[in-house]
Amino acid sequence: MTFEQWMRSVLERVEIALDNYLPAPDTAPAQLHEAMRYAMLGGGKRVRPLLCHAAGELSGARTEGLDAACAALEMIHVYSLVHDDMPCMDDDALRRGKPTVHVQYDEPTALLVGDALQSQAFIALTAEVLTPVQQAALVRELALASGSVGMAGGQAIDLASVGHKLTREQLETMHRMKTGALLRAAVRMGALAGAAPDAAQMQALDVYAAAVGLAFQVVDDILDVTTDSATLGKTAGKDAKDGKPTYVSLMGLDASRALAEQLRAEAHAALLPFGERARRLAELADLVVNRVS
Ligand code: GRG
Repeated sequence: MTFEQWMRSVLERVEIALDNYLPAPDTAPAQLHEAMRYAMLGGGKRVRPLLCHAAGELSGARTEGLDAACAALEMIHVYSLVHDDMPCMDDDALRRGKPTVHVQYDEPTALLVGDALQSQAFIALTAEVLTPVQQAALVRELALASGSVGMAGGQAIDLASVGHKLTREQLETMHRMKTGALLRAAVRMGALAGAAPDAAQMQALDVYAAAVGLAFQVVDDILDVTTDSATLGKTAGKDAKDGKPTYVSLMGLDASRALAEQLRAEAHAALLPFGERARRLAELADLVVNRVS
C-alpha cells in the first residue's frame, strides 16, 4: 500500500469513528450535539489520528482500539480549537474553512461544545475494544497531555506571553506543552493500544514525537506568514498581528526552514531501531514538515 492509500484508508476510518463516538445528532439537547458535530466532522488534517494509527501499526494494536483512541485525541484537539477561537482567547472567525463555533452558534454554545467534547473523549477511551489496562493507560496519557502540565498549561503560557519577547528556550517550552504534548500523546497512545513497547522503545518514540511536535509548530509559524487564509482554512498572519512570539519572528524564515528540516532528520533517526515497522511514522514526519496548510 502506498502512503497516500494508507492515509486515505485511515482518514476514512477516523471519520466513521468520530461519527460513532459522538452522541447522535438528535440526542437531546439537539443543538449542542449538532454544534459538536459541526466542529468535529468534515475538516482538519487529522494529524493526531494519523500518528496514533501509525504508532499502533508498530505495536500491533487492533484497529478498533485505535479508532477509539483516535476519536478521543481528535475530540480533545477540536475542543482546544473551539475554545482557542473564542473572543476571550484568540478571537478568530475562521477555522477549517468555515465560521468558528461561536460565530456559527454563540459563545455559550462554543464553551459547552468544548466542555462536552472533553468529556466525550474520555468516554470513547472506555470502549470495550480496549482492555481495562489499556483504557486506564490511555486515559492517563490523554489527561496528562491535555491538562495543566500539557496543552492547557501551554495555552496559559501562550496567553501570558503576548507582546513579550521570549527566548528560544521559552518558546520551545510553550510549544512543547501547547501542541507537542497532544502530538506526543497520539504516538504514545497508538503504541499503548497494542503490545506496550518496552522502556527503550517508548523513549525512542518520545524522541520522535518531540521532534515531530516541534517541527509541526515551526512549520505552522512559517505557513502563518507564507500562506493565505483560503489555503490555511484559518486566518493567516494572525500571530504577527497579535504580537505573538513565533519561530519566524525569533529567527527569521530561512533559519526556521532549516530548523524544520533538522527536526525531520531527528525524527527519522529516532525511528531507526524499529526498521520497516516504523515506515508510516517516518512518512508522517515528512508530511508534517512538507505540508502546505
Ligand atoms: C483552549 C485549553 C486550550 C488550548 C488551546 C492547541 C491550542 C491550545 C490552540 C490552537 C491554536 C493554534 C492555532 C496553535 C498552533 C498549532 C495548532 C495546534 C494548529 C491547529 O492544529 P492543526 O493544524 O489543525 O492540526 P487541524 O484543523 O488540521 O486539525
